[in-house]
Amino acid sequence: MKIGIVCYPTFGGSGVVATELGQALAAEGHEVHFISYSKPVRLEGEVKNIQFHEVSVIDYPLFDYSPYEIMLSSKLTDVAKKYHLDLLHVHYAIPHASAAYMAKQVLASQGIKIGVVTTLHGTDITLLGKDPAFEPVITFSINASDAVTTVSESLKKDTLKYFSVTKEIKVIPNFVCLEEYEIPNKEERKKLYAPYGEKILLHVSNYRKVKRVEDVLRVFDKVRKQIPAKLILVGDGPERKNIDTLCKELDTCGDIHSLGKVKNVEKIIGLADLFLLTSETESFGLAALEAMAAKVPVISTNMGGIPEVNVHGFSGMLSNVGDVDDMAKNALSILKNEQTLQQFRVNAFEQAKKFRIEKILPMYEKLYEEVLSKQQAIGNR
Ligand code: GMT
Repeated sequence: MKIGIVCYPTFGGSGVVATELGQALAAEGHEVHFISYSKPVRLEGEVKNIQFHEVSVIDYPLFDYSPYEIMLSSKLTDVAKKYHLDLLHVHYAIPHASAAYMAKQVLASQGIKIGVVTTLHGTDITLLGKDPAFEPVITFSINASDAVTTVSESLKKDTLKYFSVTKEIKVIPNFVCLEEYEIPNKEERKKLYAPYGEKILLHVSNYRKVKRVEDVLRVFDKVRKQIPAKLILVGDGPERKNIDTLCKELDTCGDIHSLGKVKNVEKIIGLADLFLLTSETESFGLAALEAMAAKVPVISTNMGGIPEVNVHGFSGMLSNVGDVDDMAKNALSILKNEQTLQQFRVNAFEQAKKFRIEKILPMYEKLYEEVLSKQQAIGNR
């Protein structure tokens, strides 16, 4: 198949999922075309069957706001025609789903058919999409897609709750490539962060309010008062200043390694003994899955799709949002006993196996085939 993938090229989970999916499809022999305003961060080197097409954003003095959606639609139309694409798979509804709809209409006016698959990722529904500023167009674009997927049952429920969706929604969970998370010389590398064998806690996010990174610091503070521990923070974003202030207030800065944005998180995440995910909500919590793939148990909240990924008492522990005492208690109950920690590590990896890419990729391929055969059936009428 010839597939156009549209995504945000940044460090967000939706861009990561789209990139990894495209790479896996290309490895299966499909021709994959990424279309975005810059090259996705995890798309590295020259890869067989993959091309990247940049949407060049034109600025003009009249525009207070550049109309990116139109430029994206034009690029989609252009790439679809030039490379005879069979379908467009757009990740994150805003503005990708409506841009794809527009491209589909432009192509149809020229007698060209193309299927559109929309994958909803979370904040495009739960935070932004339901805002009246977006809702009518998002509802329309979801219903106008040839197929719609969500990354968890929880996000499917939220989508049905907030939007008048008539289209069937399929749940296709996020995935990991387990082999990528093995770390050579792990014990040596751990010493860089924990020279005296301290336990390592780790958090990865885009530091938005929804992640509650301040809770990460509070949990860590409680843990390190009981056992020697270090915290690795990966990421950056709008909450950075508040985090810096809190680490001074708690006097924890000396035990925290802030690494900023890291391209290959899989090379770091496995250094941890525990992963912390304190979010107000997550449609899925890809970072938690990545941790489990690296044999790291997860201390998380119990919101949104997180319980579909992290199983309480097995791959980690779940608490109510903001209950930092409970999270710290749970963390200590795992970290204080080496045997318990080892068992949780084994379980976390077992849980991650349920989401291995080899299981999930065929679900997308099947969906693409269904979309294409429906298109053909309509064309033959
Ligand atoms: O977490 C973010 O803010 C980024 C956002 C994105 O669009 O990249 O993540 C969402 O999609 C990820 C991939 O499907 C999910 O793992 C995250 O749980 C989801 N974030 C939220 O729902 C807050």
